[in-house]
Amino acid sequence: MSSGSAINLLRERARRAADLVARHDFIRIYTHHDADGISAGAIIAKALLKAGKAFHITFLKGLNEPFEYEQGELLLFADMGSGYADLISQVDTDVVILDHHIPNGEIRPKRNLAHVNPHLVGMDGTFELSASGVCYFFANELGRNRELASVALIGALGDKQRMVGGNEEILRNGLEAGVVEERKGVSLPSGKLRDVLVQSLEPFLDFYGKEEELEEFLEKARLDGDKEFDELSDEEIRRLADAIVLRLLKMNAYTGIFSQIVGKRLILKNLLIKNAVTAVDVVNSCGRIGAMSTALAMLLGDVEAMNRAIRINNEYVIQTLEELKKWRNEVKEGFCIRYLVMENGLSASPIATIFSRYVFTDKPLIVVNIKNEYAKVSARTNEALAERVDLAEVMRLAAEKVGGRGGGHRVAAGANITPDKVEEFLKEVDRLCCAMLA
Ligand SMILES: [Mn+2]
Repeated sequence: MSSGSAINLLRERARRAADLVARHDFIRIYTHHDADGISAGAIIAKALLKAGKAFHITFLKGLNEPFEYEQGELLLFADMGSGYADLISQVDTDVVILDHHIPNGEIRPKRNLAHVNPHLVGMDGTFELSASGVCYFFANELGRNRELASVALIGALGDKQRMVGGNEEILRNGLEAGVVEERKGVSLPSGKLRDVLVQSLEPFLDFYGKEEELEEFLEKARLDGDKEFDELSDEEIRRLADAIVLRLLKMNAYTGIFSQIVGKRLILKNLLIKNAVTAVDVVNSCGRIGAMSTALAMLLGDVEAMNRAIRINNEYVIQTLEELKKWRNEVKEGFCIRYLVMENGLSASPIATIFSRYVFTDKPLIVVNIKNEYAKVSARTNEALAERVDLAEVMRLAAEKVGGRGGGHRVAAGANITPDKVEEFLKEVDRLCCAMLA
C-alpha cells in the first residue's frame, strides 16, 4: 500500500477518535512514561485545551499496571492499548486508543471504540509512525494543530524511528508550518564539543573516562573541544562528521545508524529546547527517572520546568555512562543472542538500546534487570537483524512459556517475568532466535 493511502486511512480512524472526543466533556488519559508517551500526552493536552475539553493525564509503564475510570467518561490510551485486546474488551465506557504497538487479538468493545494505529492501515508502526505521531494526526482532526509537528517528532526520534511514511508527512507539515527546520550537520546535543562527545548517548561514542582518546580524536579532526557545538562552521561540522563515522566503524557500531546521525539535524523552532537531539534526550531522561510531569510541563512551554528537566538530564547521562561502564564486561554470549543479567541495575532498556546499537551489534541483545521480586526484560536488535528476528514475538512466546507477559516491536521488545524463571526464559529466547535466524 502506498503511504499516501495509508495516511488517508489513518486520518479516517483519527477522525472517528476526534468525533468520539467531541461527544465528551471529560477525558481520562493514560499514556506511557517514555519520550514518545510524554510527547503524545503533550500533543493531546494542547489539542484538548484548545478544544475546551477537561482532562486528566496519568503516566503508566504499561497496561500491566492498573488503571481506573468512571462510567460515562471517555478513556483515552496513548502509546499503549493495542496489545491488550482482552483488557480493553472489559472496559465499560467509551475508549480511544492512539497507539503504534502491534495489535494483539481482537477488541470486542462494550461501548464505543476508536482505535487508531498505523499497523491497522498498512503502515509500519515500528519505523514509520510513533504514538505521538498518531496523536498528531488525531489532534489535527480535532482542530488545526500543525504547530504540534515539532512535538510529534520528539516522540518519533525517542522511539528511534525514521523520517519515512507518517513521520515524513509530519516533518513536511512542520517545515511548511515553519515550526521545524532542517539544517546540515550531525545529530548531537548542544553544549561544549568536548562535553557533547563524552556525554552523547545517541550516538554513543564511548569517550567516557577516556580523556586521552578524546583529545587525540579532537586533535586529528583539528577541532577545538572548548567550542560550542552549535557554533561550529560547516567545514568543522564536516570534519567532525567524518571523524565520528570513523570512530563508530572502529567500535563496530551498527552501520544503519550512520544515516540517522550524519547529514541533517532538526531544529524545533517553536519549542523551548530547539536542538531536537537535546529535546529528545531531556524528555527521555525525565521519563526514565519518573519526572514525566516536568517534561510534560516543559513541552507545554514552562521555562522553570525546562531548567529542572535539563538538570535531570545531566545527572541521568552521567548515571547511565557509569552503568554502561559497570555492566559492559558482564555481557554473555548464547548461541544466537547476547545477554546480560543485572541485579538492581538502574534500568534495563537504555543499557540494552545503547549496547545493541553501538557495542554488541552482531546478535540480538537481551538485558534482564532483577529488582524487588521482578525481572524486567529489554530485548533489542538492529533493523538488519530484525528482518529475520521478530523480538516482539520472541518476547511474547518466551514470556508466556514461563508464566510472564511480553511484546513490543520487532527491534525493541520487553517482558516481565519472575526472577526464578530467568534462566529458562533466556534459553527459550535463544532457541526462538536461532529458529528465526536459521
Ligand atoms: Mn512509542
